[in-house]
Amino acid sequence: MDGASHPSVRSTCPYCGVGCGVKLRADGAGGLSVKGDPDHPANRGRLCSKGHALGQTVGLEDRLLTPHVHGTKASWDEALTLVAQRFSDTIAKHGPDSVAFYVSGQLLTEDYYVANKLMKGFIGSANIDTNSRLCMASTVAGHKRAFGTDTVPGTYEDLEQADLVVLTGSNLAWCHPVLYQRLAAARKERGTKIVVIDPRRTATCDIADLHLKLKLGTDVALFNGLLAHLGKTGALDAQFLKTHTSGIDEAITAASADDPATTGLDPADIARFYAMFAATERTVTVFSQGVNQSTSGTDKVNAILNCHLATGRIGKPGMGPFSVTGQPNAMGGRETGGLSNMLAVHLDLETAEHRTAVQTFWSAPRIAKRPGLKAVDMFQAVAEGRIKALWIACTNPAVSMPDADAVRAAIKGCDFTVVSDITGQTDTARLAHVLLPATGWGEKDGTVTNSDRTISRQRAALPAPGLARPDWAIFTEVGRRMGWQDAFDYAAPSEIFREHAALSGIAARLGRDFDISGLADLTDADYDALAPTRWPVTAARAGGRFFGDGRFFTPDGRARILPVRQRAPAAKRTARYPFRLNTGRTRDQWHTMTRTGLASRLARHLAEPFLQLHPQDATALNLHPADIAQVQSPHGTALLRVLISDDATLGAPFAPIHWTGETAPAARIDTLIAPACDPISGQPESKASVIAIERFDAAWYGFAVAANKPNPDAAYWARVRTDLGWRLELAGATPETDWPALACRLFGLQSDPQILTDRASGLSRLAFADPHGRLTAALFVSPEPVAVARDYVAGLIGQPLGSVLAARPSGASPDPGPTICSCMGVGANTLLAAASECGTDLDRVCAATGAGQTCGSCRSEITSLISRFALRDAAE
Ligand SMILES: Nc1nc2c(c(=O)[nH]1)N[C@H]1C(S)=C(S)[C@@H](COP(=O)(O)OP(=O)(O)OC[C@H]3O[C@@H](n4cnc5c(=O)[nH]c(N)nc54)[C@H](O)[C@@H]3O)O[C@H]1N2
Ligand SMILES: Nc1nc2c(c(=O)[nH]1)N[C@H]1C(S)=C(S)[C@@H](COP(=O)(O)OP(=O)(O)OC[C@H]3O[C@@H](n4cnc5c(=O)[nH]c(N)nc54)[C@H](O)[C@@H]3O)O[C@H]1N2
Ligand code: SF4
Ligand SMILES: [Mo]
Repeated sequence: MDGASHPSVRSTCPYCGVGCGVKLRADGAGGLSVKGDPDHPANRGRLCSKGHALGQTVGLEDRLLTPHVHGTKASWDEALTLVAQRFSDTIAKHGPDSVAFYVSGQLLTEDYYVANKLMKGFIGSANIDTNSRLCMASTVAGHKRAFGTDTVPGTYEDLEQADLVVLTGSNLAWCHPVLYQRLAAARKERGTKIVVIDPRRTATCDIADLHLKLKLGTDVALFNGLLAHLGKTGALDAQFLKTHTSGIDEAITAASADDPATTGLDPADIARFYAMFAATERTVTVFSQGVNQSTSGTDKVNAILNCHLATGRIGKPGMGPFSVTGQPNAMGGRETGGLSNMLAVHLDLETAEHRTAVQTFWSAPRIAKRPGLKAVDMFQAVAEGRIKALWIACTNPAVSMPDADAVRAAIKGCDFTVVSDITGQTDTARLAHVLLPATGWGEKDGTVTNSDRTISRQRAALPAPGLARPDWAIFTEVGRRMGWQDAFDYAAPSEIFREHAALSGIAARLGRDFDISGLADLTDADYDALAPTRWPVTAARAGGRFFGDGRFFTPDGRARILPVRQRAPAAKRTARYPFRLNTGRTRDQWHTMTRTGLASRLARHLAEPFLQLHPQDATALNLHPADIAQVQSPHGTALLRVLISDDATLGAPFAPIHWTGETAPAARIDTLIAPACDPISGQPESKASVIAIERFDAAWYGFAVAANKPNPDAAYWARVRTDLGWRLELAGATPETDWPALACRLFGLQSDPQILTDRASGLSRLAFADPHGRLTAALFVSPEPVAVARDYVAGLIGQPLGSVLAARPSGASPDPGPTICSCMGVGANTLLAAASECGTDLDRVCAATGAGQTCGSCRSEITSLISRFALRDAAE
């Protein structure tokens, strides 16, 4: 088919909460080209490395294409009837609170709306919670305490109009790359001052005027110190405080009782930050998981909101607190009431008037009267057999929940588990009794809301593969089969959206912020054509900011400034567990890698799980680069590659969250995390568990490449895709004598490999060839960490066997080194070579190599690479 029969479709990137617009064009053979949408207000055509690689993730190789019941293919009718029956029977026998849904901020608003309606209005329990509990719950609770509603006051433009942007607990450069680029561009133009507050040095620090490397978990002390400072120096907005807020005196008294020295920061740096904040009217404070994921997450949020409310810096151009959301529809989930302590459309479960309004609107037989179980408690209830039927949709809790081994065991032991996913190959899906194939991004239609309240359409550009169905349709079918035909009689997402929009009008009349009643009468054609729209959308109002007028959604209309106090993380360091484990994201992977893991170019950035350790910690532990560390917590164990860096925090190493039973089973990071939660938000403390670290005494180390997926059996392994197949890191706990046998098992091959052993280093190379003498698989093993040029070797699949046995780059094709620019596949060595030829100017190096010009996510890494090169050069 030609391009003309596949018109460009406007949609939204399915990853982070920036919510970039994309233009998609199907090639008619299952492929998809993806470009940034120049007309989308979030990104104006830009995309980051993950957005750029979307086209590489739509293949059907790992897709779940049919329903499965007890591991066997089944028809939809069979699967849905069973789900409806088991849920109905369980409810009849044990009551509505014996069942639960665990859903996701990656569902579309329409999916979310029907799941929530089914549970809260028809089943009559509030046992629906979402992975947003692990993500945004503390912000939701903090917003509600201060504003009366869960309202994000500002817009992305505020970051561009500010004179000071404070980023706390946010690695914006890697996690919200396009917003970071907008900020970096604004800084270039207007000289925005930037302060980063993070216990480790991140890529975001590249544009920081000040990096406050505070002790993990001490944000409240820092912001309380700021509030006290603002009070002492007369920087408060007395008029705003008097007319629009309450609680300032109590808050300042509490704040003054905390000591900013708790942060461990240099007092001069603290003073500089406080002076900058006090002096700058146009200040935005961006916060994310370093704030939310804490047992004092809600207090951290309010400590930040306090400083903005006390200075009246909220809801006006270039100022305000700004929670950047993680998932593409974290906001939509909050709007539809996907959390177990919310109703729908920002109405409160605890308020009888709100419950009645929703029940009446839905014509629901019942309505949940009290909050349901929050994620951690929900899986605890599953473990204890109190939840007997569980439906997990669009999330992978066996990996991402704290105490992940216990969660995995709980799911496994549940009487009846349903999983809806796009793939059956996840740690969670493998435990399901019923597996339901969902349509994925690129195939589904609906809406998402990004961090700045902009509602965008996701539109299908590809047909649904196999028997896959949209999530809203699956929930709807089960609702009907449970006996509620009329309430779940939707034929299209537009019908659900209109209902949601109409309900929001009722919420607005009850004094809530979320109001999109202006969209309640969209025709199907209007819905199809809906351009990105920031809420609220009413007859009277469209978009804009909240709270600039000083009117809040509390009963007295005043914002609450709250007294909060610094508290240490829940787990205490002991002689047995002397370190804290910080966790988070890397630039090119998304969560449990079910989609980004399909794009070989994204695997080049950081192809292995790692423990980023401070050099002093490494020395004390006698750990060297590329060693493997054995990490233990009171909850579990993990093996991680040692990466030594000054960027790390002394005493608090960092590890990525992305690795799973499918990709690196010894490195599932949440097995280490304590299930300790914030008492108000119920959000787990995912970044501050205590751990012990020691050297893993590997008997051998290995590296492998293969055309076909290898199946390792070793104490440690990590497997990613390459352009030509797969690559694998390995380490064994026990000595191995028969390498050819191990290699044959690993690759599923019967033939004899060619072997070359270097007696001096002990490195053995085992290479397998096809009948034409071309390389199909190779294994390198050594008593020491294997030193070969990884990307180079991965590129030898299909080449004559001799090249791999030599395993060093020939003159004709120099080893490009580890990939820095994933969009263009430019390696560190190529960049260094360019720097030596054309100097260390970033733009020149980028121009010479093609790096850093597509999405720009790697520009900070190129800068630090070439600056290190310049230093080395100067020293020589
Ligand atoms: N590449 C990529 N981007 C993503 C995602 C992804 O998986 N990959 N996921 C998306 C999602 S769902 C989310 S929620 C966001 C998360 O976006 P971020 O919150 O920016 O990402 P994290 O890496 O989890 O954590 C941010 C930083 O918090 C710091 N931190 C840890 N403890 C503390 C502390 O006590 N105080 C302070 N001030 N900082 C601390 C960490 O060192 C880390 O650098 O990213 C979104 N974007
Ligand atoms: N230690 C630690 N743990 C953390 C965090 C941390 O910083 N540290 N961060 C937490 C945060 S903020 C988050 S958001 C979570 C994320 O954790 P998860 O939500 O568990 O991670 P994902 O890999 O995004 O899971 C999404 C699942 O949905 C599937 N999927 C994709 N599209 C669709 C679809 O359209 N329909 C359906 N039905 N399924 C689909 C994917 O294949 C995948 O299995 O992790 C949390 N866990
Ligand atoms: S910044 Fe990147 S991951 Fe986030 S929405 Fe935009 S393209 Fe997608
Ligand atoms: Mo998240």
